[in-house]
Amino acid sequence: MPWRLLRFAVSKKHPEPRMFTSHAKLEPSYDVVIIGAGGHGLAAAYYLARDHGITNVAVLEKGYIGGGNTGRNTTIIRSNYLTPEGVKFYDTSVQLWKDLSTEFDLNLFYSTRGHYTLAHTDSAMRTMRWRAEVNKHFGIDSEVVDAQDVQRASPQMDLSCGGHAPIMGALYHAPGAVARHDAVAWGYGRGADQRGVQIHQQTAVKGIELKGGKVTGVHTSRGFISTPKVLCCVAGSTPRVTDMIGIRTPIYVHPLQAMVSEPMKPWLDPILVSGSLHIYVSQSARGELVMGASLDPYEVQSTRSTLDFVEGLSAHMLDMFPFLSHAKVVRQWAGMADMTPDFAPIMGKTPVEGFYLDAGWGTWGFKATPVSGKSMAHTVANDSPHPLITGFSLDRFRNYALTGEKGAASVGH
Ligand code: PYC
Repeated sequence: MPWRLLRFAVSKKHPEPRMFTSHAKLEPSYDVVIIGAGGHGLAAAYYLARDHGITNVAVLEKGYIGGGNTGRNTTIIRSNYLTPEGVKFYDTSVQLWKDLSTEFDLNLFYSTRGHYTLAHTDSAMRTMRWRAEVNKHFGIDSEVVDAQDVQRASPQMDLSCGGHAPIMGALYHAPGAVARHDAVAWGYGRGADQRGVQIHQQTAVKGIELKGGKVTGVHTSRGFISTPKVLCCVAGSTPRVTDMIGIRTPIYVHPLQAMVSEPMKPWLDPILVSGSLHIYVSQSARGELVMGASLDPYEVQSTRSTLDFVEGLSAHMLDMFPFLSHAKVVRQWAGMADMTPDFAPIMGKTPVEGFYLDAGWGTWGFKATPVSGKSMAHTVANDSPHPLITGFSLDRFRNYALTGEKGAASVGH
C-alpha cells in the first residue's frame, strides 16, 4: 500500500465518520419503540422522524443492524404482483427505491435489469398472462414474451432446460432491479440517526408490558423502557414476539437458503426466475451469481444452510446454463422466512392497543423496504392504517378476506 495512503488511513485527523451513533444507555422512555433493526424497522424509524417529526424513537436489535433477512436475501426488486393491493403497494416501493441513493447520499448500487419469470407449462403461461393484464391495468410495465425473446435476453441459456422443462415464454417486467442490501440498512439507519432516532444493537426484547390491553413498556436485556407504542419488524422471529403478548397469527417459519458463485465477467444482464426449476438468479455488481431456490420443506427457526440445497440448486442451474459446470460456489447462507397462508404480508394495528405489526414477509420482504417503512410510519404516527396496507391487515384471516398473492411469488412452494 502506498505510504501516503497508509498515513491518511491511520491519521487521527481524518476519522472515518460512523454510520450511526452508539448510545451507552437506553432512555427510560420513548414515544415509539421499534423491535428489529433490519431494513423495515430502520425505514419506519427514518420516515417517523422525517415525515411525522417523531424522533424520540428507539430501534432495538438483538444482533447487529441488517443481520437478519435484510442481509440474507437475493436483493430482487419488482412490482409485477398479482393482486391490485400487491401491485399498487410494490409499485410505490419501486418509485421510492429509485431516489434512495440520492436521498441517502450513499450508493445503493440500484441497478435496473429487467426481470423474466419463466413459464415452462401452459398453466404457468396462463398465470403470466393474468399477471401481465393486472399489471398493465395499474400502469406497470409487464408483458408476456415468447421463448425467442428469452433467448435474446439470455443467449447462454439452454431453452430446453436439459430436456426436462422447456421454456415456453415468460412474464417480462422491465423495471425489475437489484440493489446492495446491507447498504439499504445503513442508509436508513444513518438517516434515522441523523434525525435523532436511537439505534441500540445487542439489545434483546425479553417481554412487553401491557396494562388494560394497552402497551406500556418493553423489557430488554439492558433494562425496562416505558413506551405507549411498539412496532414489531422482526421477520422470522415474529412468533417469538407475538407470543409475548398472546397475539395469534397464522405465520409459519421456514428457512430460505441462498448462495453465490465466484465472481465472473458480466454475462447475465437480466434477473431470471423459474418457479418450476426453483431458481432465481442475477449477477451482482462484483460479478458473483446470486442464486436462491425454494423454501426448505420443513418448519424450523434456524439459519443453518445445507449441502442438499447447494446440490439441488446447482443441478437446476446447470439445466439452464450447462456451461457453468466448472463454476465454484463461494458462499451460502439462510434466512428465516415468516410465511403467511395467502403469501401477502401482515401490516398494521393488532388487537393489542399500541402494538403494530410489520410481518409475514416470507420470501418477498426486501423489495418492500421503502414502502413498508413509509406506510408503517404513517400507521404508527396516526394510529390508523395507511391506505396502501388495508388489504394486509391481520384480521383478514378472521374475516376470510385473503389477499391471494401466491401466483406472484418467485419461489416455488
Ligand atoms: O419475490 O422477487 C421475489 C423473490 C426473489 C427471491 C425470493 N423471492
